Amino acid sequence: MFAATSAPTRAGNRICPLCESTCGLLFAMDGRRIVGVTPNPADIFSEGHSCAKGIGLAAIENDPSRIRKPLLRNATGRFQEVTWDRAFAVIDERLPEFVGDDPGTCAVYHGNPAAHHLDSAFYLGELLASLGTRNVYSPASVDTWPKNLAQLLLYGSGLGITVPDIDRTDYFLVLGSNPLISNGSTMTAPGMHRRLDALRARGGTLVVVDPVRTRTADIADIHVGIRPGTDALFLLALLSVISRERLFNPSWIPDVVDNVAEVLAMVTEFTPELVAGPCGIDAAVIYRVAREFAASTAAVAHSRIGTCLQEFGTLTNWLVEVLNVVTGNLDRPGGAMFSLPPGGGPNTWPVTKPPRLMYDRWRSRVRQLPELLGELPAACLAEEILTPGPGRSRALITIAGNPARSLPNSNAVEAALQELEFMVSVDCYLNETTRYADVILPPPPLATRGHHDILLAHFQVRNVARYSPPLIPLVDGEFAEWQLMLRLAAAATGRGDRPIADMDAAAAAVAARRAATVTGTTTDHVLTSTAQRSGPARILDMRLRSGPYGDRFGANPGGLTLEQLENSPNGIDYGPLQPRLPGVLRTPNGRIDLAPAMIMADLPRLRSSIDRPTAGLTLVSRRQPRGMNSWLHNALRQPHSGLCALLMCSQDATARGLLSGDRVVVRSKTTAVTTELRVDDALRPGVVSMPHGWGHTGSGMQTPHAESAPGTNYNALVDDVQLEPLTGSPIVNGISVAVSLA
Ligand SMILES: Nc1nc2c(c(=O)[nH]1)N[C@H]1C(S)=C(S)[C@@H](COP(=O)(O)OP(=O)(O)OC[C@H]3O[C@@H](n4cnc5c(=O)[nH]c(N)nc54)[C@H](O)[C@@H]3O)O[C@H]1N2
Ligand SMILES: Nc1nc2c(c(=O)[nH]1)N[C@H]1C(S)=C(S)[C@@H](COP(=O)(O)OP(=O)(O)OC[C@H]3O[C@@H](n4cnc5c(=O)[nH]c(N)nc54)[C@H](O)[C@@H]3O)O[C@H]1N2
Ligand code: SF4
Ligand SMILES: [Mo]
Repeated sequence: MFAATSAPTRAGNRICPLCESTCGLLFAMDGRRIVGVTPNPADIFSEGHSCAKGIGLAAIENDPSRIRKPLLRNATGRFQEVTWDRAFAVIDERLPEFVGDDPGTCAVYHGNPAAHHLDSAFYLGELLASLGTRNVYSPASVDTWPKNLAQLLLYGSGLGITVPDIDRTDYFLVLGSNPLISNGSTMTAPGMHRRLDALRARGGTLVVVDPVRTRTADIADIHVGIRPGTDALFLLALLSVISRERLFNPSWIPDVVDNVAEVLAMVTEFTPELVAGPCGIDAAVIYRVAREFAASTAAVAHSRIGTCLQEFGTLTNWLVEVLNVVTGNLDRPGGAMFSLPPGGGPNTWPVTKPPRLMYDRWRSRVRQLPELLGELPAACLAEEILTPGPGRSRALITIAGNPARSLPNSNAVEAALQELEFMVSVDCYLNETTRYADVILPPPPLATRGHHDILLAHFQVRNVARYSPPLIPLVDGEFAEWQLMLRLAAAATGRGDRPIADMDAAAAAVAARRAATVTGTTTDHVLTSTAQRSGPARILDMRLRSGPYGDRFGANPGGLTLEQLENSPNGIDYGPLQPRLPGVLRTPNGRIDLAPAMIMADLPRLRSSIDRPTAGLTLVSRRQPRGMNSWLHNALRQPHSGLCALLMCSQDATARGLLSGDRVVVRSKTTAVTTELRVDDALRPGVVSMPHGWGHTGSGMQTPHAESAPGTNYNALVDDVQLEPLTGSPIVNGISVAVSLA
């Protein structure tokens, strides 16, 4: 794609930072430029798997539209390139005004790519502490929260969640996910096709529950074409069959589980006959899946975004766990297991103080929505800016996020961004969100970063450890993102004159915390034994060495260190997942309450949905092979137009007199948008589908390719008022829409 100016001077291993698959790639470098990307066949985890996005990283990194120098908005409202000194002079002057009041009038939104970077994992906390803000948002609350909350209540940790042991299961029940396109989520398993083929080859069964016959559903043994938002009823009916036919053996259920009988009694009334109508499926399919699941040697149910961003998200994700538990598939090979992340995490470190539920420790100002895992629901970002009164968010820092396209009611989000008194974005594009910033700070080239998936290691389907060292150094005019976060932290506290290195309190804090978990070591010893490194690499070394495979700073010779990973460019394999109960639990009493009161209290809401009329169309979201949420459309040419089309089955199209290629208006209770229609019988009647992350329209951006095929913004249609009640997640899937000729 890019002609090399000379023979590639250097090649190196890189873990792809784009999606949760974490494929091992090989970068060919010509000086500082990536000139080729190929899959790494020797990577111990991905074994040569990759996709068009990973291979596209050269085009993504070399995109001429990218921001490479700080941009400052001038008096006429236009952006101009400025020096870092100038950019930071403005930030030093303006930012302190929004700092230090409770709960903090400077909000922070950190987006999806930040979840793949060590910089944010280790340094965002420094910035948040300096800002003194509780107005912290991320896409987690428009992505995984219902799953996080369900598992927090069951297992005590919002991140240490169960993952399907896909390589050893005999029965894989997937709800609300299309891993052949998304490459999987909360299931880090590069090479999805190969893994699903292997499942079939060993005689296993794949069941996909999805209103759309997706690519994954297409290869499934059973496709349950469910009506959106009814998964909880479907799962209750599976459990009802299992309970009434006594298809479980109490001795399979781990001793640490309480209230199994209560749950099995509660589910019985939800018979297949009762739910078949609302779910829009045959009762016979429910009986079949229930009996097969229960009879399998190893079965696992796995749920993702289609089950999270819907009306009954937390209930559904709880019931998925209940199904795994009562059929004896929790914490056993081929079932739902816990990974053992090499860098450690909340459910690997020894318990030093009584665990505290990371939920509802504070609430949002306007609507009193509960905090989860240290953040507020991003669905209330706009109202926190737009609603007057003390504590109003008047400033915003975005880091690697595009809330103007990712959050519900994006028109309100954009209106809010315009109301801000000050906004800083750390981002590589001038896009739908960053166009409202006062200052945009660009991240450095990807190849300057070290990469280890500290977060995604919690979701790995196999215990592996890998690290990609930086391939090129930072040069003058480039800052690592962790340095930018520290520099912003310095500005927030009026100490912009301090050298960045002096601001780095993270290493000492992590050293103290990790020393406390490793017998026989001290903070000083941790600091001296990692002193040759700095920034995220030093903290990563601390985490790996104090982690489950670590050298314990010398006490466990031969144990894992960052140096060992640097010497193992293709990674180290610690084998398949191992049972971890009961030590993995971080609930207050160290046990699993299968019937958390908070979730049980939401059951009447579900029960009352059974009698609801089901006429009309509901809209669901989908992903596309070459996109990554909103941000690859400029760099990666999309293969054909109409990618963004509204898909509708022929029966619904005929009833409305619509044909493929028609421009149509899609109207929700929030607003109306126009798009192209594609008739596609992969959709069940009554359901239409559209991708998110499009709608590259409006002025002031610097994304010419994306703007030339702008597509339609799904999230304009999504309501930010009616939310999933337990988590405040938006109801993205299953929203009521009307479709007519434009
Ligand atoms: N190519 C590509 N890959 C990606 C991304 C991308 O944008 N592009 N994004 C990445 C990110 S950030 C994430 S979080 C993951 C998400 O990964 P997935 O969770 O696999 O997400 P989707 O591919 O959107 O699949 C969601 C499916 O849920 C179905 N669905 C909608 N409503 C319902 C419902 O009520 N019930 C059920 N059972 N199903 C429903 C939809 O039809 C859709 O097929 O993908 C990641 N990978
Ligand atoms: N309707 C609907 N809405 C959804 C979803 C859905 O399925 N349907 N999915 C939701 C999900 S799962 C997610 S994760 C969110 C995504 O929500 P966001 O994270 O807000 O959106 P992205 O499109 O991933 O935006 C990434 C931003 O990071 C920038 N960026 C890329 N690389 C870097 C980097 O290295 N450093 C920095 N500083 N910036 C970088 C890009 O330019 C872009 O501005 O969207 C959510 N919204
Ligand atoms: S599947 Fe995900 S991790 Fe693998 S190459 Fe594609 S984008 Fe990168
Ligand atoms: Mo996501």
